Amino acid sequence: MSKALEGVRILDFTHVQSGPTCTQLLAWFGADVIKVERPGAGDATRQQLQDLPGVDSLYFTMLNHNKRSITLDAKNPKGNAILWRLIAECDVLVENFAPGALDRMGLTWEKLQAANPGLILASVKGFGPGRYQDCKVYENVAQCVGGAASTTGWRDGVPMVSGAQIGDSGTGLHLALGIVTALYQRTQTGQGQRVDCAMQDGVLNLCRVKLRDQQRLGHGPLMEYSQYGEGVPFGEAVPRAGNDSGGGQPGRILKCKGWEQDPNAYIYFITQGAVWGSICDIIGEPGWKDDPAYATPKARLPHLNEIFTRIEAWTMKHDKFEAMDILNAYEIPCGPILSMKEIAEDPMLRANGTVVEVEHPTRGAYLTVGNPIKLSASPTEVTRAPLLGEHTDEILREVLGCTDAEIGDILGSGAVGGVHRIAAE
Ligand code: CAO
Repeated sequence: MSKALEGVRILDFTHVQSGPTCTQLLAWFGADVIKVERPGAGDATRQQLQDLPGVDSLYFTMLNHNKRSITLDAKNPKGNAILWRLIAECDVLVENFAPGALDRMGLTWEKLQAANPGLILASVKGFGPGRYQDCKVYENVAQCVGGAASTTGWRDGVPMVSGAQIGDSGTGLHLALGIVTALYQRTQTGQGQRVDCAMQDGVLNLCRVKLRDQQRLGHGPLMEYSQYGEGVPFGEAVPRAGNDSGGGQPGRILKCKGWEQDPNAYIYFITQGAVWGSICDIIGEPGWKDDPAYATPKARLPHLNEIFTRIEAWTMKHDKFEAMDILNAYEIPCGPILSMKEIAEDPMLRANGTVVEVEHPTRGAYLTVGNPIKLSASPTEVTRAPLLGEHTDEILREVLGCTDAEIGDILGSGAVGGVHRIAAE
């Protein structure tokens, strides 16, 4: 079966997480993704958080599936010349270097456009234009400046970052959408363009509901926040809301049977208005269905602590999966708090291709997260991440048409470090 992005060639000049997330998605959709890495070292994540000595880390392998790797020193004259030849052959150049680094390699937008007018240049930076535009940024910084940290955690605790990589992987997702959109526009115009995603903007986009609440705050208290029912006054900015639901249907994380030993024996429970009657019956409070203090969503808002304490008395009698089964039969929206161990072992996620086992020549088998976007006419087959420079020789020959003599010349110049091939395959 053909792939959605077959025929699209990406020059992947990305590293760490944000950029690689983006190009991995494009590779899963069928693009030929050529990852350019510094000879000898490669993407810094190859060596970061290594669990096995001398083996590419899971940090790297889980972000770089389905790509080819070429080593190239962009600051070596021959290496730089090869880079330009590759640029001429590619549809998209994706990068997430620190601000200014691409220009320092001589790859300015003007020169890129002149060399390949159809080229799309896609970049991730920490901030958009303005006073922070030159700053380097990592995940948690983005979460802090994008409004996530100030609105996450407990009201009386410090700001908190999330385990979800909304700054890195979130911005990579935004960038991927920008790239395919620019590719689509190019089918009409024939012209490339720049696609810029700032991590601050990406995080803020995902925190949209909190900017909503900031404006609502100007017109009165946020009644769905627990602190309203507790009589705690609101300040000038959106407070941290613990595990309160961000929508109009109040929700909380509640203890389930075994919570004393198991840190994940909890369930998220949403008191959706439509199923309030069923909730009352299940928890043994049928009188709340008609009691004016509990009968309507608005009437319930000042009593949320009392209501959730009562619901928790019920959830604590059941384990989280049992509670999920009982509640789902009544269409009550809820979800068990799943540990990463439970997710890794979940047969349904394996069957769906969401958790995938991949073979790697030096690591052996490992688990990864597959493509979360399922296209019916472009199914994803997850293949392992490349070894450093594994495809240098192949790319020089196949993409640039280099001869044996030329390759010998390139190898002698230090432009690619050395040609790496794996013996195992
Ligand atoms: N050949 C030659 N030089 C290369 C090269 C290659 N193949 N690949 C990288 N380099 C050079 C760059 O040119 C740069 O050199 P100069 O700064 O001297 O011009 C140098 O390597 C380092 O690049 P960098 O500044 O991007 O890397 P860093 O480790 O210092 O910073 C990061 C990392 C992520 C903070 C920075 O890249 C950044 O802010 N990126 C944008 C935001 C982003 O994507 N952050 C998310 C990262 S994931 O948490």
